[in-house]
Amino acid sequence: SVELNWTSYHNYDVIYSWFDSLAELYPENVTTFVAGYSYLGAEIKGIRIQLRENATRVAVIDGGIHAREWISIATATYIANQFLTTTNSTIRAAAEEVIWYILPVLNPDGYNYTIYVDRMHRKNMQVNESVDCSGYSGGSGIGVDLNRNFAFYWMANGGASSYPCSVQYAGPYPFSAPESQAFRSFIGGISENLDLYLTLHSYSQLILFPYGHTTQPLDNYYEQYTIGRMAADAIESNSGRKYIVGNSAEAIYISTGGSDDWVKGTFGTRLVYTYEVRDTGTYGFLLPPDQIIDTAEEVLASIPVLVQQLIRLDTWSTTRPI
Ligand code: 0X9
Ligand code: ZN
Repeated sequence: SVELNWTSYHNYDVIYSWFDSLAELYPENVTTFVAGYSYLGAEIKGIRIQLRENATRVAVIDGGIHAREWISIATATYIANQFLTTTNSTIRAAAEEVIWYILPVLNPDGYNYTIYVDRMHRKNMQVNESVDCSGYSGGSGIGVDLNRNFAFYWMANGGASSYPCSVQYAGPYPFSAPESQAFRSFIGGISENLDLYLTLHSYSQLILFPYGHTTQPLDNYYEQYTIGRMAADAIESNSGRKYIVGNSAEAIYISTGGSDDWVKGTFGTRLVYTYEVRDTGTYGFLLPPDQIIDTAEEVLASIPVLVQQLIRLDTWSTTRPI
């Protein structure tokens, strides 16, 4: 049986073997699943955790849609492990309320490429139409930015690039990448009770919520803001780190075709957040492994807040006076 640690970063083979061990160790509570396959044929594998038989709410946590954002992958696996092993009653209670689907490596080909070839690669490994990117400093010709490839305001408002060399290349059409297709079919299968979608990225210490195409306060913008603010407060109480909360378009830049916006815009999922975790630029994408546990702990500390607010919102909508 394979054990994982959070003192170093691990490739997806190790992570997936560990998933299999968890399924053996906790047969009542854990199953693994394959959402689909990457361009190069790697599994996009996840773990499903259900601690209480009558849990009905569904949440998805993912990481690694951007290859170089290693801390997002380590944070997702850390959270899965804590849900199963924590002795903290607040974390335990939150973990029990929800059926969790955790997919730490949405872009396995890109992740491997950053480990073994080019540490700063962001996109997947799909071969693009032949175009010469030599002399272009804004990216490489390899791959599509998976977080620009989803079909919600795809390529609108200048929020992505149609240029294959760009790091923000949206692909030739929405869902052109096998990885985003895999995520689409996975979410399609569980979307009915999906109440919370948390997608992990790095870096900048931000809690972002939809949408990326406009700064207009659409849908439950204020609810998302308020609860995001509470999550940021929980992080600050845990570690002292400040996370800025805001709408994506406002807090960073206009960007379209993200998985978060697609989930919110397609399924109306109540709470949808992109966490840009540590740091604020000292190490950037190259966050040293000795910060994995502290980063993952602060993110974990915010999860009970999100779950408690989901419960509160449900209770409110069914007990309000007529
Ligand atoms: O640009 C992105 O895809 C994310 N930032 S990152 O530095 N990790 O690349 C932010 C995505 C926010 N969500 C949307 N714009 N939909
Ligand atoms: Zn990212």
